[in-house]
Amino acid sequence: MTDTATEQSATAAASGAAATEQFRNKQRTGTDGTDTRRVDTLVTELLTAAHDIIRRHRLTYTEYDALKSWLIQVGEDGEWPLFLDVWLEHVVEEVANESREGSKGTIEGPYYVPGAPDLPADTALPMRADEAGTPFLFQGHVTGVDGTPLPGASVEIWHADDDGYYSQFAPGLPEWNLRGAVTADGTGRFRIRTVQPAPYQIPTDGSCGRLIAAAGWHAWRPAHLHLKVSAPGHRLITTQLYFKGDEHVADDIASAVKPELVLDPGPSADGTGREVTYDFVLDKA
Ligand code: MBD
Ligand code: FE
Repeated sequence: MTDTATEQSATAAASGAAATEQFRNKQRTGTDGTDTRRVDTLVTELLTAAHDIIRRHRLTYTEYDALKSWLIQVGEDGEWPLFLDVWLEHVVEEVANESREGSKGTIEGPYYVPGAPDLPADTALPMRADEAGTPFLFQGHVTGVDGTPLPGASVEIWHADDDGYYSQFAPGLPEWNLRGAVTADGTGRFRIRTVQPAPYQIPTDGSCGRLIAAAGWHAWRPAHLHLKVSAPGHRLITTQLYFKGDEHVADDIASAVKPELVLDPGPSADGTGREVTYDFVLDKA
């Protein structure tokens, strides 16, 4: 624990507000979804599924009011990005990436911020002088599916600190702490020094936390690195990497772990921490 101030003052509502603001700034390319027939189909089927659940379980007015009040509070807490990315995004990702031949993707989650500092191929992520956590060297190559190296590929990386907090979503952290946009070298190679992230706990003081408690679930995601890897002429991949031995790898609240995404780092060559090699394979655009 390095930053007791962060831990004491981090609130669900503040991180929710920041995630909501980030999402509003984000533009996905494509249609704006005004195809009336598709909206009709999707919303009608969603509502029909809800009607069916109400009938089958004989939902009471007390439960209906509890649902209504919870939904209102999710918005007030700014936790729609968190709720959607934890409980729905994994299926959207499954559909979006089903035709990929290269590396596996997984969900982006609510804490990506574009515009992280540009870093060279052999680099350290921005971190505090006394950044806590096991030193971790993450290295590898970016290639196409045919094995061709992709010189100058971009490896954007962001992750939580040793207390499980993300910069820009918890108070007291430097703006770009543990975030960077690394450019691979002429052979597609990257070598990134950072610290191992801690597992992430869904805030217990917000609406998502209340749902988790009410349903008797656990609130944890396994420790993970987030990545966006891209190169000209290739499909950008958004993914995460996990750590073998983490108890939540087999039981992620966000259902975003795939066996191919679990790292097994060894001791680092310099004896100070751990290191692992992981190669990214990008599909053609
Ligand atoms: C996270 O760190 C995350 O990656 C996701 C998907 C949801 C909540 C917190
Ligand atoms: Fe995350």
